[in-house]
Amino acid sequence: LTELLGKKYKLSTSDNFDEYMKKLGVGFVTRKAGAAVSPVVDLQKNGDEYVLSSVSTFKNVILKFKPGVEFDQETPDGRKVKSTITIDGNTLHEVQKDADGKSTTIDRTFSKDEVKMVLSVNDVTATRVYKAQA
Ligand code: DKA
Repeated sequence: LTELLGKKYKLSTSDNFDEYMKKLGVGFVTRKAGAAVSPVVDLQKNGDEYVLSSVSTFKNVILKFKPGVEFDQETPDGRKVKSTITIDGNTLHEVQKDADGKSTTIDRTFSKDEVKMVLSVNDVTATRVYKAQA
């Protein structure tokens, strides 16, 4: 993972994301806004803390975390959740729990060419692929 820190990846394809957002209870207008943008993500490391940034005209989200340590997060659609991210090789495995006990997992697998993101809530899975920028 070390050699991929600081690399920028831009959203290229997105599959079943609307169904995923629906299942999370995201409203129509926010779903349309969220689906319309192609965020740019990058992962950095400061000491033992990781910084995962996602930048788009819809929302900028910066997650600062230590692997395995739960933190508070506000999702792009404004839900307040508790997240824990663990790292396994080049994969960041995130579990988010909201106040109603609903849980979603987001796996992000980094490689030289892309970041593959797999998002699941209950029986709904979405896949988003981010391509490395030149
Ligand atoms: C991404 O970073 C998507 C993150 C998932 C956010 C869930 C709800 C978003 C609503 C716009 O590519």
